[in-house]
Amino acid sequence: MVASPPRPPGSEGLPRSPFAGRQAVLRTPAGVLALDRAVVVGILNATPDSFSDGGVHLDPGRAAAAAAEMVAAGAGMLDLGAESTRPGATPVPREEELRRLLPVLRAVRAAVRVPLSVDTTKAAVAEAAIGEGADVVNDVSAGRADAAMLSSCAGAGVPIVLMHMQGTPATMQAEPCYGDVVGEVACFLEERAGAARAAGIAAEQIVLDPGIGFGKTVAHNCRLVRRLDALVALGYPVLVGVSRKGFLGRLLDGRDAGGRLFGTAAAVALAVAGGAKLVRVHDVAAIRDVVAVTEAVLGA
Ligand code: HH2
Repeated sequence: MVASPPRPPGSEGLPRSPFAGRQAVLRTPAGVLALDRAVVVGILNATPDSFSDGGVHLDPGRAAAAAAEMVAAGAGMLDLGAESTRPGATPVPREEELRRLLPVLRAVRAAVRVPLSVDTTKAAVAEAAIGEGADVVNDVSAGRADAAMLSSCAGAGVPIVLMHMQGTPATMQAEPCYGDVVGEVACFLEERAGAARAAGIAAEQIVLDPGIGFGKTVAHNCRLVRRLDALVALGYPVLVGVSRKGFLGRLLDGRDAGGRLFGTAAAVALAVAGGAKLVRVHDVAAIRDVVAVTEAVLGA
């Protein structure tokens, strides 16, 4: 165990571990999502330019079919995004994000019953998505990009994923720099959880995410997966997104995104062993098996 990070301003008086001694669940409009076993979250990007599935799910019919397939393969939740956050990506205007997202969201909502999260940093997009059946907000800026995001989620009563990122997608891989990556990410996430709670989001509705690949070197990403326990110790469920990411390609002699499944599997197994309760992935069927075997071994 590392020493706990110093408490950030504003979080004094809040218990460090809201889940201590309790079974974690997320309460969503689609129902209660139990986190006693790690949940496989399937990725559906309604974007032309996502690094791995760009262009594939822009069409609502194809997206709905892919969603149904992912749920049949074991996804407990799906994450829909309409703005790529890959390194170097430029921001998408709100109208364009909504134009891409809403038809896909409506089709996916009609096709599956599992909770749907919307991957956005804009409160207006989150609100529109919740109005069309989204159940969870996944904000890679952790509520920093839009001052209205945390209060919107509090008002809607939906869970929120708060992710760490150093810099912005346009610049984040230029020169990632930390003194102590695990301590700094933990401190940041604890501060953002405090901000979310201060805005009225229930502690039980907050999920934390180290933001693998968001302003991090290969060594930083590996260290965060290795020391996930330090983030789990903050007391909130942790989501990890390693799927097909660039650091795996760099560890595997420059392999492209399509060749990173086994690398993804290794990183997911270690993340689950470290306490991850949600894993965000493209390859649901394969990763469901990885999670099942990892959890069986952990429980043996
Ligand atoms: N990674 C990506 C996007 N959203 N959200 C969370 N909470 N955690 C992540 O690790 C995460 C995320 C990037 O992956 P992807 O959606 O596949 O690509 P793109 O951003 O190019 O659409």
